[in-house]
Amino acid sequence: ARATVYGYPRQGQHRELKKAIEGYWKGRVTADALMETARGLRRANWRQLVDAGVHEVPTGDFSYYDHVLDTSVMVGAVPDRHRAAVEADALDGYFAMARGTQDVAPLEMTKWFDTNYHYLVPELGPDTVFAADSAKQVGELKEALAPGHTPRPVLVGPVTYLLLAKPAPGVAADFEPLTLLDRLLPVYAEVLGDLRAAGAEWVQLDEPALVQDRTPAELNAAERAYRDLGALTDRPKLLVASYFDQLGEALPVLAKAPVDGLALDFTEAAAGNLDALAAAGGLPGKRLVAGVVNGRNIWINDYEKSLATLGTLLGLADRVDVAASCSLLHVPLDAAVERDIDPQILRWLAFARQKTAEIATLARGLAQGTHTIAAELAANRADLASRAGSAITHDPAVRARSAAVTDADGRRSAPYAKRAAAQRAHLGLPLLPTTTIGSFPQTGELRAARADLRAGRIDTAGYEERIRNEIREVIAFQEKAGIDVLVHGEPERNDMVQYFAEQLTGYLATQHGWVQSYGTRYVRPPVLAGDISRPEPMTVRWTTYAQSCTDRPVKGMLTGPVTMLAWSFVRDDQPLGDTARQVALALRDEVADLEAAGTSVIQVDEPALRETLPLRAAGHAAYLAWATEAFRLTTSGVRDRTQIHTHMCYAEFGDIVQAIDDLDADVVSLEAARSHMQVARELAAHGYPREAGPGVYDIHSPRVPSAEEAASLLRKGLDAIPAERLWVNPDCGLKTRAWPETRASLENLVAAARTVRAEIPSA
Ligand code: THG
Ligand code: ZN
Repeated sequence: ARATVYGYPRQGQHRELKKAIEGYWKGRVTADALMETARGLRRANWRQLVDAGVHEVPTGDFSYYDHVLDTSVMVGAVPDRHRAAVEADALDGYFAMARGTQDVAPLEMTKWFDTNYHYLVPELGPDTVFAADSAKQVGELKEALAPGHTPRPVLVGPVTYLLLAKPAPGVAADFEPLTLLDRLLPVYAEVLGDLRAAGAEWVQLDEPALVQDRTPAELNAAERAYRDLGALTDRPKLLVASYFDQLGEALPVLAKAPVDGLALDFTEAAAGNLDALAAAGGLPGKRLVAGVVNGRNIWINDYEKSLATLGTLLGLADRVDVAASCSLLHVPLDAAVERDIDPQILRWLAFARQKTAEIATLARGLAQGTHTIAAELAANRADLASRAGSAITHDPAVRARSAAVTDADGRRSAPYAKRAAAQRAHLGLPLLPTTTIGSFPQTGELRAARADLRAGRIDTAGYEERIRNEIREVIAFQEKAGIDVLVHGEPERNDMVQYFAEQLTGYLATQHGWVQSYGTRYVRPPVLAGDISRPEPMTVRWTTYAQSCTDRPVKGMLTGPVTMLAWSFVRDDQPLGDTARQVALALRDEVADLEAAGTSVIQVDEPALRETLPLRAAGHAAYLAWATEAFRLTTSGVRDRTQIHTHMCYAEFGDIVQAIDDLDADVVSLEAARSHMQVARELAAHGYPREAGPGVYDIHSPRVPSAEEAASLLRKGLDAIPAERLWVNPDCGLKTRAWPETRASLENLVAAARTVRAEIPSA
């Protein structure tokens, strides 16, 4: 058995790649210097992998921005509007597709399956002409061959590539990119031929789209694709990889295909693969790469369990190799550099570097017998026991409280109609009330204040004084602009999830645990490591300070339990719903404290509710049940007159409208400006019974919407939602915007609300 991985974090220990690319965009780094940085990072990654005992290293997984965009370049699927830029300069054209330019819009970005990574969506149409460009793949292969490594180029497979694509602008919305398969396969054949000629023995084709629910036509396309590619005469050996879930109906299809190996996920999330593989008769004559080390969480592996799985698999294939379940792109690089994590807890954590060592150890145990890894096995057993028996993972008070939760705890004491009347009387808001989503521009001064605090140039008192000044100004602006429900602007928060994680017991923040979110943007997901409790209020003093500056209502702002889980690494030793409930109870206390301090409006954001929906429909109901329960548990302890808001972004709400309804929030604000109020129509079609604020100001661009434009969106909103239940707000928070456009846009938004109010007969 040999050890391998499908991909490795690209950024470097100090995010050198981010700095080089952003420097290139600003004209401070030359193209040559950027490429040299990239080569150095690839070289260092391969060295690290090989030194850790990995036999076969991935190539082509590196990217300046995104590997799906790289695939579009590889197959020549460059949209017409980017063609001139690509022809003028390949690198600048590539970044134009990723980020757009003054003149042309970028490709759309969306989430890579159920991870927090975002890819650029290929735009295809009936007129798309593919053409092979294997330069990047061949170049990286040669780079890895030169120092004597055994590289395995990794490509997004043709079926997944087409299934991730969407109709190009101007192409009929019902165009199915999969109909282009016959045109695409010859291009893949050419790339495979080039890689073979350059010295690749194996090539990996990633087909994670086949772990989702697939129609017979789609399965048939997969069968055809691998029959054709397998039938090529001059080709490398083909390894078809799947991950993030079990293959299901696609497993027998791929098992029978004339390819040379399959890579399957054997973690908990894909437990069905083991039985399905046996039922399909195994993979006689083929190579099986077993993803037994979880590639998307940060917990150490359970060696005994993995060895048992591997032992079973030995009987089912010609050859069994060991890998992570998916690319290690989704975990941070190295746990060993963390200084602020308790050394005992650090032993429970494995980032990419540690996972690589685990894979190598398992491969050695499998190949040479477990006696050769006796010391590692003993240490692994001790670390697992320390985690299982720790007071951190088992806080009796948290467990007792969680066990005592009743259905009534997750229900408001009165139905919406009664609450709405109490809220109307208490808040005295006009029709079409105006508000914002929570954050205001994070200015250079605020970032400087945080840097000054970290560097010791100012003390906590000095820092908090600057935060209070900012809050005062944000409140004054909103009063002057005529907004009805104010926010404090969140100047004290860095990342919304990290901010709460830092204050909750059982939740760990990392110092260097960066994971790519998209392009050059990274997040540091905190770790839900133990039982969660809240030692003291987290937001109350900022909200009450803001309230002391104004007579208008100030909204309290919290991040909801589902989003906290979605944007963190979750514990794997209990069901997600149990962890969500613990987080919800901690947040419920914060809600109670805000209310007791006089806050009448409290918003609990759940932007990630839609994105964590399981990949297969069979998992949806159970997920939505615990997710909505956790939200209601957070928000249901308040009096009738306290108004609960929630906020969601990232379109495609259509398939979770029922879940949005089940949250029982009094008001929901949603992203809608770019979709021209489609969301309002979806809510209306569902019969959504409570208040809603479909966004009328697209905050993703610096463009200032005119008052007339916002008013016309509002009128569209009124076609779907009655005036008594319609709110006026932007699409999302304003932290990425600058002050000038924020000021102008919000003034126009208030003007639009006033205009449309005057058009309502009863008003
Ligand atoms: N927080 C967390 N996860 C998220 C989002 C978030 N996942 C989905 C979505 N929002 C991702 N969007 C972004 C947007 C901007 C940045 C990262 C993810 C970003 N990051 C800074 C960078 O890379 O320079 C670093 C931020 C920091 O210092 O923490 O700009 O909002 N958890
Ligand atoms: Zn948002």
